[in-house]
Amino acid sequence: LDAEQSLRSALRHDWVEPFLQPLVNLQTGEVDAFEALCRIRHPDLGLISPGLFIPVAEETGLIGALSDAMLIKTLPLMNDPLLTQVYGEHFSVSLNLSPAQLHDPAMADHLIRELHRAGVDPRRLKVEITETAVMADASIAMVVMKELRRAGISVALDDFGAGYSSLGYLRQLPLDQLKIDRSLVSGIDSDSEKRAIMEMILTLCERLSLSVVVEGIENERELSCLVGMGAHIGQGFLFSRPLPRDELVAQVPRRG
Ligand code: G
Ligand code: G
Ligand code: MN
Ligand code: NA
Repeated sequence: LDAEQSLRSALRHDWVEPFLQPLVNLQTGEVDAFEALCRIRHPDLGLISPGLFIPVAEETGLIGALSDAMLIKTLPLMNDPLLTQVYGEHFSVSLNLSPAQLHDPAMADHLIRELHRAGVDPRRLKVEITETAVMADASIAMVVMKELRRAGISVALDDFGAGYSSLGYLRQLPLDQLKIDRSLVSGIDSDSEKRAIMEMILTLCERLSLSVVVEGIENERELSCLVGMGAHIGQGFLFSRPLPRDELVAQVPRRG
């Protein structure tokens, strides 16, 4: 099957579906946030993962249409009667911004307009960006990030600890949150070097008033190690995989 044609027909037929992965407050055990992750629900092929089609979307210029489909389908979930009944009316959702979106000077206005149209408070939306995407043109990215934050939308730096993870950027970028990459989390309970790096990042974020999400928590040993280090927010398969809306209202994920 031709990947580009499949993606085009998925967009045309409205097969794009946001799955939501809970973020767990490790102190209270509450789920008060989710990350929206893109899936294609193909009638013949079943669920297709973004690892297969996001690179195609970026190469072919279809990423704009795909991102819009994600936005348009995610915002109504934030006022979904059953989701708000189970998780409260204030939960926030983060969307992954593609590099092209981060460098689009009209992006902030676009998001604000769609939030307004959907009747969602901008303070409930977060965007996740990567350092690599910022580096493509830091000056434009900074302007977009500042506009987003001025509108009340939060900005999270994703995959921290996986790439360059420049401390200079951490100081200069207008950020609300840091998401620590799962490569630093996997097996942290039996790796003193990972623990040292994690402790440094947690301390630094506290001093910089950045909230921290620890990603990719897969087992109890990693969780208790991270709780012992004072981590506040966790995400990972131990709590829940990314799930469709219907499954999130049917069964509440395990708590911290
Ligand atoms: O959900 P999963 O772990 O399979 O996602 C794989 C990758 O695809 C992750 O790096 C994630 O950031 C990316 N991704 C998932 N959904 C979106 C999306 O809506 N937009 C963009 N730009 N990337 C996404
Ligand atoms: O790059 P980003 O952080 O946006 O990627 C999110 C991806 O990480 C999603 O595709 C999601 O399915 C995946 N993910 C979330 N939790 C875990 C986990 O505990 N283990 C693994 N291996 N992947 C995870
Ligand atoms: Mn992400
Ligand atoms: Na990540």
